[in-house]
Amino acid sequence: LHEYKFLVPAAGRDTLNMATLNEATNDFKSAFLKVYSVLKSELLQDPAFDFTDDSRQWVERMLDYNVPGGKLNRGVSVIDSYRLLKDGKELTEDENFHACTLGWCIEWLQAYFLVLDDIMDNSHTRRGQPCWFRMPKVGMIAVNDGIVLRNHIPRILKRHFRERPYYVDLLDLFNEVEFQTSSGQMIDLITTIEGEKDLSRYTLPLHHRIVRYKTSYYSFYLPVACALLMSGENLDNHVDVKNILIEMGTYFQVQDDYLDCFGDPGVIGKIGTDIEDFKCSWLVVKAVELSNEEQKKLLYENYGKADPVCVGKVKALYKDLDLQGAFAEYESSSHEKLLSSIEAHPSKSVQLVLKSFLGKIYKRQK
Ligand code: DMA
Ligand code: MG
Ligand code: MG
Ligand code: MG
Repeated sequence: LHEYKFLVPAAGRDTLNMATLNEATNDFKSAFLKVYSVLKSELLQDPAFDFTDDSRQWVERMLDYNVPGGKLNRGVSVIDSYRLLKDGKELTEDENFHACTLGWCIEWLQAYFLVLDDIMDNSHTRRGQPCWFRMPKVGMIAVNDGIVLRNHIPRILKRHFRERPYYVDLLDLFNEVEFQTSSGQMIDLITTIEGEKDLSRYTLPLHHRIVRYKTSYYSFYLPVACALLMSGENLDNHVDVKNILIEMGTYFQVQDDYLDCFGDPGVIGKIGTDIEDFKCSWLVVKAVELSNEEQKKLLYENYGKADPVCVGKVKALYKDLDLQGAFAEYESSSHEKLLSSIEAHPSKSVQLVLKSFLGKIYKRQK
């Protein structure tokens, strides 16, 4: 099981700077993918379920389709962060395997949320392929597949972390973050009921609240919290790190909202649906803020309609209002603010963890 030779990147073994870190990330990705195969085969032999060939094949296809195909930023960040917390010292094979395993648990969590999110958002594509529920013979079986993905996480954790002193904290962390994310998804969905009554109810504080819960905790806090637990830290002592990561997650989701309309679907791998879905997106909040009476009328009449003509009118308004410019401004001021809060942190290794994360998403196109 542990006989995998992990590629320990030559670059970044002792030196800690951003350039070697990025180089190291690529090497880690291939080592990281090997751990995926190990975890998958364990799940396909889980003695708690009496698999038939058909059910095993279904799960394998479902996993391969939904788990490993993303950017893997969240997962790889666990390993990066853990290494930085160890002052860049080389990880043992066991540490590497366990950090990768936690990284995959986050990727599993992400797959679970995305499979269900795409159904609820009525999306078409994800990671450059049709959403899982759109595949022939899948349909609403995808709902249960989401539940299966979610249930794989405690199976993995039990198998690999049961004997560790931080096992209970790890379970509690995953449970809490899942609760926060599903609550965020809930408010993302129920807020559209309010927006349909009156678009001016979409404000920045409301947007901030939705994205903090639906995105920040699982995408930004969770990878670093996993690395902190593995390092023997008590999470209660790292509230400052958590707050910076939540702000970073907010910035990330504003980018996601921006790319939903202005991104290249060929690059981001998904076709936007926020306008059709009446979402409380950063773009519509900004549009409401910047519109005159006439433009507001156009927005109210065309937002949230499936008709491509209406969607086109909303997009044209976004361009008239120069939301691209507003976003560029937000992006640089938010980046500056994040950098200065990171630099105010007393620990140099924590600073590097946070800067490495920020570097991965700054000005991202996908
Ligand atoms: C996604 O928000 C949040 C979760 C928890 C999956 P979203 O619907 O904007 O994401 P995407 O644009 O990837 O569908
Ligand atoms: Mg979505
Ligand atoms: Mg959504
Ligand atoms: Mg989105």
